Amino acid sequence: MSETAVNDRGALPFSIHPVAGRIGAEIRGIRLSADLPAAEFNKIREALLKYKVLFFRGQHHLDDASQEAFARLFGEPIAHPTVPVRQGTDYIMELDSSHGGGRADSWHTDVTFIDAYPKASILRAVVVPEAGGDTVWANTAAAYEHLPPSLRSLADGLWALHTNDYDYAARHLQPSEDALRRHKEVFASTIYETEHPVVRVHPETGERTLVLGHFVKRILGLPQADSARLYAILQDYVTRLENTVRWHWEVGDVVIWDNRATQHYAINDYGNQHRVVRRVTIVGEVPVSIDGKRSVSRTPKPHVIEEKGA
Ligand SMILES: O=C(O)CCC(=O)C(=O)O
Ligand SMILES: [Fe+2]
Repeated sequence: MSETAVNDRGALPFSIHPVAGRIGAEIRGIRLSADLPAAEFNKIREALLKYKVLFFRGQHHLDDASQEAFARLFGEPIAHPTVPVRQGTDYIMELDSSHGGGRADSWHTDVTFIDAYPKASILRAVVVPEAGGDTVWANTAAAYEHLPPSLRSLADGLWALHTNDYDYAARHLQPSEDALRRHKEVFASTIYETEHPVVRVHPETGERTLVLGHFVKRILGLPQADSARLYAILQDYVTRLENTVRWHWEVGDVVIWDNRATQHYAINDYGNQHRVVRRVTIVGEVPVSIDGKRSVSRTPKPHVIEEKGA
């Protein structure tokens, strides 16, 4: 079933085409730009809250500057805390498969090592392999909703520590030397740590979502081994295939996700083929737990290294 309406300019009809059962919709009949009429943009915002990830084909007219300008409709863009922006842009983070760190082949929500992590990410495909290089998103609200009730009440009271200084090698398949070095020297050049509730109330939909993914260092209040087992149990519910949608990229595609209600994974199955995507993220709200407590940032704390040596 799809929802169809004629857009303001009377051109192609704006239409929404759900892709998977619980997450993801392709939007047709729209040319993304900073000049979108408010009514058109509101349809996108509403669809994003409902479907969590939106796919737009054929946005070949966009370049870095117009991608950034369009992204601003969603709120204030923020640059990545540690990875330098792409030269000549204000906010864009580029993922290039030929560089270390250019393959996000591990389940995560973007930038959860800070408190007000991004509410949305807008990703544009610049170079894509002929086959492979798809991305998968998972719906963390559906994951919570489908937890067995006993696990749901357990999760309701949990908090987890997130950091960018996580064990990169343990979370990626055969990371290259370059990727390991870049993780340490660039990605984790300043260490951030934040405590988030494992269950957050979505500030716009009121849905409860699971806040997990590869930046989780441990679940608080548990020995490391128990934390790891409990993390795996909950995370497996997030990534159950029923909660996911997979997108096969074409050059010119733009994908927007609600980063408060999803995780994603860039499939690393294309060998040495070239793949380049560019991302703008939008500043989010500090998460709030179901009992009204806000996430707490503990960082940056660069003095820790000195203390250890003393
Ligand atoms: O390469 C991709 O498809 C996704 C990369 C990623 O994790 C991101 O842009 O946040
Ligand atoms: Fe990501």
